Amino acid sequence: MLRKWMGMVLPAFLIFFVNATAVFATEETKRVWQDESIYYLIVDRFYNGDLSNDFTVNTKDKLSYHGGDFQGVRQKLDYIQTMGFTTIRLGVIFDQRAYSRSGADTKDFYHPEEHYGTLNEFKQLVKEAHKREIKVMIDFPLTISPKHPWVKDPEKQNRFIIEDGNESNQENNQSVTSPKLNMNDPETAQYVSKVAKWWLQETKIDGYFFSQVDQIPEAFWSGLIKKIKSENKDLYIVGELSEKASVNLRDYKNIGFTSLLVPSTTLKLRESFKTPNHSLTKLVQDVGKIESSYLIKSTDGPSFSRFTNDIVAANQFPGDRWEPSLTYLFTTPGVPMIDYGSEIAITGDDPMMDFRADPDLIEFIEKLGRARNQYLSLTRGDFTLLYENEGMAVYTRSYKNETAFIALNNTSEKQEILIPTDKLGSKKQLIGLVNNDLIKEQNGNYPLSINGEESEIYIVRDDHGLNMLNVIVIIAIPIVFLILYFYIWKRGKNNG
Ligand SMILES: [Ca+2]
Ligand SMILES: [Ca+2]
Repeated sequence: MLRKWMGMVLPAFLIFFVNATAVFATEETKRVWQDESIYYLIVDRFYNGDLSNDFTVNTKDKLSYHGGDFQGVRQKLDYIQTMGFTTIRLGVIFDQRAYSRSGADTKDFYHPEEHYGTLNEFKQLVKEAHKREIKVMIDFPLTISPKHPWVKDPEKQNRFIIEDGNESNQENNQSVTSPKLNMNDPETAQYVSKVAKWWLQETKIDGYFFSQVDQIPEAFWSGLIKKIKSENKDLYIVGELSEKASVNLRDYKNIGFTSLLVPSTTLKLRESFKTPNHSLTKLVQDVGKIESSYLIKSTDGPSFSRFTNDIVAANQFPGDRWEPSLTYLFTTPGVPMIDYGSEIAITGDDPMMDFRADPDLIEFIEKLGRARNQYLSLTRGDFTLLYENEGMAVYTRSYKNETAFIALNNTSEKQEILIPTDKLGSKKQLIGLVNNDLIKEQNGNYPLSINGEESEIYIVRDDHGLNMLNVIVIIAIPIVFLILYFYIWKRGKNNG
């Protein structure tokens, strides 16, 4: 009797465990660049975790240090991880003479800024991030402080170039110009390579972010990247283009760049999402190209004011505008990068992060982050636009046997749309990941209904009626308990 029962229950359990192992194996698949989602923060403006390094702090002056540090970031790693971000990009951490977001006042390339903490504290931060499988990428400035020792050293005059109107000096509101490193000079190029290699060896960071890469000779980049990739072949090297640069990702990939951030794309994103009812057709025109899946997408950048500021200036409610923007960033090809504080729709210029703000948008990002980390179709999948009308867009991402179906309503009105079965195949069900919506085929269509400025991500599954695996598991568990109970009862009876 018992053997007969086991004969029925065991296969059911085997199916269950084989399935569970399959899920586990997919999770173990090595993360690639396209799977990343980046949280960009400025250490000084994030979280003050150590008051002992608040040497000259003035939170009322936006050009002064605000007190944030490595220990603060470390204490908030869980917060970043809960939102699903896989990589943290840190604004310049090299020692500055005075506060500078871009590194325009770099004093010493071999020391972390003393307001942020010690090298050991930075190493601790990287280690703790790695424990959570979060990668750490740092900004590498190619400018020096106007008071850097090289500037007055007659032997070092070929190491830098002083140009009028460097963008960096506007930020500090100073009349001085930050010298740019002269990358045509072999000694300077070698110096930068050495610094970059040193930080990799010492701290085990996972990537570098460079600005205005199109302004620097290709020969420098190929030399540098070759040297630092010999240290870590999986190193992420991301370049931000200057505003007017033309994009040719293939060239940059050939040099060794992992990805690019293109300000003209950022501008398009801002224009499409700042207010509702803009057609998304132009925005998604290039998104289907293979190159797009390598690019970073962001609504923010050094040449722009915070996107939330723009939303407010356009008399829109930030939460409403961020939802469709974030859905777009997290579900179209390319790697999303979010500026710290966007999750609470913070305004101003590099304000201090507020951890007590309304969590509505944070919870929304958590859902997007979970979806992105769970379904490779959302990060690696092919993109197909199924429908677009003045801001209401429907598209799919397909990877291997998995299809994600995204309905993004960037209009102010509720949208009811019928997606014919020939676009998706018949007998499917669409399982919503954001609002737990469920859609089934009705008279040859999949009927969608999405409120204004809302969106839903669906996973497309075959509609078998009942899910057999669930049925088996639900039946099997009580049976196993019954058998165990019976067995123990029998043994007790025999022994007694
Ligand atoms: Ca501090
Ligand atoms: Ca300093």
